[in-house]
Amino acid sequence: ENLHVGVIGATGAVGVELINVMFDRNFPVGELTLFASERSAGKTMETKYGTKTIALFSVEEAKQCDIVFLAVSGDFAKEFAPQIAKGALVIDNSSAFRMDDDVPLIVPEINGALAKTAKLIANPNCTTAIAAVALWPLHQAFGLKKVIVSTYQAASGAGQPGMNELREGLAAGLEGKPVSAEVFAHPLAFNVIPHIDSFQENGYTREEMKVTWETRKIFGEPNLAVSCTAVRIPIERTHSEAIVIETEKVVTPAAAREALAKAKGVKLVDDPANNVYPMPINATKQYDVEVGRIRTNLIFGDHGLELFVAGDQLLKGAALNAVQIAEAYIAD
Ligand code: 2RA
Repeated sequence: ENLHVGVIGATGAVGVELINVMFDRNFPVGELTLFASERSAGKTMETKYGTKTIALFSVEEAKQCDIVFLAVSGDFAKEFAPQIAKGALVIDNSSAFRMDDDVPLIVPEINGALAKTAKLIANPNCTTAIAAVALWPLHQAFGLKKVIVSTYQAASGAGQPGMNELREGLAAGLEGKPVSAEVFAHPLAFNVIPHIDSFQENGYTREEMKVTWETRKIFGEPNLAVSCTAVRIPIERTHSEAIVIETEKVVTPAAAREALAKAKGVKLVDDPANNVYPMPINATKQYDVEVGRIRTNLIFGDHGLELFVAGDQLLKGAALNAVQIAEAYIAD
């Protein structure tokens, strides 16, 4: 099967990785069309599929594709995704449709079968997808009752401009110059910022609420108790998360390790005696989400665990998950 694949937002951080991941996983791309707005149309881009000239986006052209990946803003997706989906399968990386009842929200390790049920599919928020891969095997084995997440999120969550601002800020700071902030609410270099996306009436940010809303939808557990504190830290592209769970059944760290060791998408990295645990420096550019620091939680005792996860925000948090959705869609 040789598919005509379109990527809208190909020059962005997620778009670039989408193309890399398709190539690396031998996704059956027959023809690849990269779309952008007037600003980038006509420019060329080096890709693993050769030098590509970026086409001016139009619904009519995009509809001709078999599969279209959207790695652009929610506003763009809101306007155009349903129209493109009249012709092509659309996998949208924005938050525009994630909570719509008739749009599947997919992490293929969990609910990949839904990829065959719709022409418009939502890719989850990066923080949610990374946590979900680690939590799902524990949910299946022990039943999750409560989930409390604290995140350590990389600059890449704000795209290439976010990564650029971090690098420029680090360089400026090292030279003793002032560090400016445009992408982030405050300078990120030499700082941590407990603020990602907009504040909601309940005091949580939208990023934090996405973890609650999206985890419930992906797990098919509308009442699961999930809360999150989302924090931006000055690293480039891998999100880490400290997670506390309370479980329905008795759980031990050994039993949790056993469940995680055989789970898809997870790499168990848990040997603290030898200083081995998940870290962004190792999880970056890896497909699997690292999980470790697994221990009995002091508050929930034998019905609770603490763990630490690290997953590449641009891969499992975005491009890899999107390509895996496409793989599930074309699977026999
Ligand atoms: C972030 N979750 O890390 C966002 C990106 N999708 O900013």
